[in-house]
Amino acid sequence: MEANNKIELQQGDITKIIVDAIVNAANSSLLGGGGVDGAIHRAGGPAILGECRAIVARQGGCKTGEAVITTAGRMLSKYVIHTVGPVWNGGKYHEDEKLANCYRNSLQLAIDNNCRTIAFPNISTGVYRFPKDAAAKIAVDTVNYVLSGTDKIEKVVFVCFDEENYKLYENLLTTYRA
Ligand code: AR6
Repeated sequence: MEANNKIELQQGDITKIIVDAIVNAANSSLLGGGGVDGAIHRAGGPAILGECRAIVARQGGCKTGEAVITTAGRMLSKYVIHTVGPVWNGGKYHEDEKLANCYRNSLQLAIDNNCRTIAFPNISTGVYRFPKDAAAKIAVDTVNYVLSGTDKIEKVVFVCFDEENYKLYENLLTTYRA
């Protein structure tokens, strides 16, 4: 199957999606926060934080662009992949590259854990203020690039919470398929 036919777009709450792995836009402490991170911990329950604490004890958190995996707790998906997006600082601090690393490393971790379906939120586009249009392009380009080099992933769902992101992704994916 063509890489871009494996990409789906949905608008809504990522905690309600059923896939092998849901990606969380976390922070480097891995100890929870607001936005999608708060929603995932609330929906999945304390087992997620328990595993995050064990990871912190082992490796001391998660660097920007990197990813770690835990249970999804009570959610219907199997795993949560926590990745740390860059804080937008004007674009001169390798923010693009760091955001691409989030998508790349999350997909690799999914593959390493035999996950065939994965859902991404719009990493860094909330509290971390990454411009939504640039972030969407990086997300779609990076996911397409990884999918074109592997047959291990069957489906990638971009889950947009807000209308603005949904429209941006819709346009980008239409262009890709044209
Ligand atoms: N489902 C899907 N997307 C959501 C949901 C949800 N339930 N809730 C919010 N979003 P943000 P960041 C969207 O701020 O910018 C946290 O406190 C939201 O509309 O969650 O990467 C962490 O602990 C936006 O488009 O993450 C970090 O400290 C996108 O998710 C920090 O925020 C990301 O917004 C990370 O900031």
